[in-house]
Amino acid sequence: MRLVVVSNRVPSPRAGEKAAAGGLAVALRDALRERGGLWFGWSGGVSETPERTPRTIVHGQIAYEQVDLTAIDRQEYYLGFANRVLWPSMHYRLGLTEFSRDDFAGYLRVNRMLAESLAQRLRSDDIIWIHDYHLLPFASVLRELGVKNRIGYFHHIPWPPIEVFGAIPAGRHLLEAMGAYDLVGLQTATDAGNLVRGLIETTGAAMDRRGRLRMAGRTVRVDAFPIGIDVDDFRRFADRASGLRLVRQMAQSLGDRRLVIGVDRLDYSKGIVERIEAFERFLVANPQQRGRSILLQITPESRAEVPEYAELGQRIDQAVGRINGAHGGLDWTPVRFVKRAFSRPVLAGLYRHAAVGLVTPMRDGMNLVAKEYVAAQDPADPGVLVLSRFAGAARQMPDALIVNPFDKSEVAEAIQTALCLPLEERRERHARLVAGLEARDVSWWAGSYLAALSRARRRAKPKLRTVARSEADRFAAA
Ligand code: GDG
Repeated sequence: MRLVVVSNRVPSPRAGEKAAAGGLAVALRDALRERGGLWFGWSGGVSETPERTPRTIVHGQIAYEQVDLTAIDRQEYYLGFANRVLWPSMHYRLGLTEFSRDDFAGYLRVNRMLAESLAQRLRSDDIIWIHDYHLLPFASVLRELGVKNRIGYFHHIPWPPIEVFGAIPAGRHLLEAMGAYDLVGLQTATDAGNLVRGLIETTGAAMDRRGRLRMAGRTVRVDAFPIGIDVDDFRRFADRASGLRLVRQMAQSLGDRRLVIGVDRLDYSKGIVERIEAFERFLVANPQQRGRSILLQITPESRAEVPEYAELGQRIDQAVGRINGAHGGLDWTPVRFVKRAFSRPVLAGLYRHAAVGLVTPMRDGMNLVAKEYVAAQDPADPGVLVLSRFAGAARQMPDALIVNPFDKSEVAEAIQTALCLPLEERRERHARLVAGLEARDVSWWAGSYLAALSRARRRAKPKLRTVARSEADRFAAA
């Protein structure tokens, strides 16, 4: 049985560590490295007349298959519908959406083109695993083309309640297309419950006795599979990081000041401006910390052509400039903002030096940085994680200091609490957090998802009972 993974972007195997600044790419590379298979999707490149037959690069056990898009495809499918409608809506930010029918048509067109390209080369025993919001209708096209294989989907970002999702003009179409999957995986039980209720209320799907949905004559299982990281990798990187020049330089420049760290792609869902302002509030409320702590915010650029992202970059620059101007001195700059990517070993070394990991997204499917920060700590003298309750990771990491990122004073207080937490309590919290990460690491995530997909049934059972709204709500609350 061959594993066929499909995601919007397929990184080049030779692009090195920095290319993997994105949670999905990191997790999929880890999952595929273990079991081998084929990884198919967009190269990230644009050409005028793209070849439908993908370029293949075999690296180790993985065959990377990439196709290019036209400039208009990229505009409508990727920059338009995926990132100006689906991304903001799924993160509960309807005010930021920009819907256009042309973009939606482009989204469907690219899904069809990619599915047609892949379908020709599928084998009958392939197991197909589609990833993320760019490709919601992918399986429905494969089914139209007669593909009978097991097909699963994993959604890396939040799934909002139908009251939010329902505002997407093409929402019903997308929900109906979900019926083509055998298994739909989400990050948390809340996300799974939101999707189930959306499907029941919008498409007439009904739940059978085993908690699976029947939709248009097919059976779909919807469940939570929280994504994890390779814990050993990060621990090993962090253990060896003192040998890295960049990490040494950073440690020297820090002196005996305490480091507070934030690492996020440039994205409004990550709460970067709010976090920087919370750090300012912490300095104002704790004057004894002036000159003694530094916020290092590492933010590689992403989606720079989407207007909302360019605007966010400017807002961060302004906040950093204002705070450094107002509070900094000749020998101390409170906020260091670095707009570039570092290798994973360097990141691990920076996490290790940080007394506080600030992970405060306004909304996040999971958030791998929270997990990486914990894995990189020295168990004998660990730092403290401050974590937004709106990250999927908060469900699994109750030993972090959990905060509401909309309340900057609460975040400021948590930074001060984290810096003052006694060693013994830090060790105990860290040990419990690491045990949780090890129990549900990236191998567990991929293994349990794929085991469930192998078990998923393709044909609907004839017996069916309709499900009352309250039952869907119970599922949502599970
Ligand atoms: C989506 C969901 C979900 C960051 N800066 C650098 C760098 N990174 C890496 C981090 C981490 C990854 O990027 C970011 O992952 P997140 O999970 O925090 O966030 P998204 O990119 O939004 O990912 C998210 C995830 O998918 C997985 O399902 O958790 O909720 O939004 O691994 O370390 N990597 C390198 N240099 C950097 O400067 N090498």
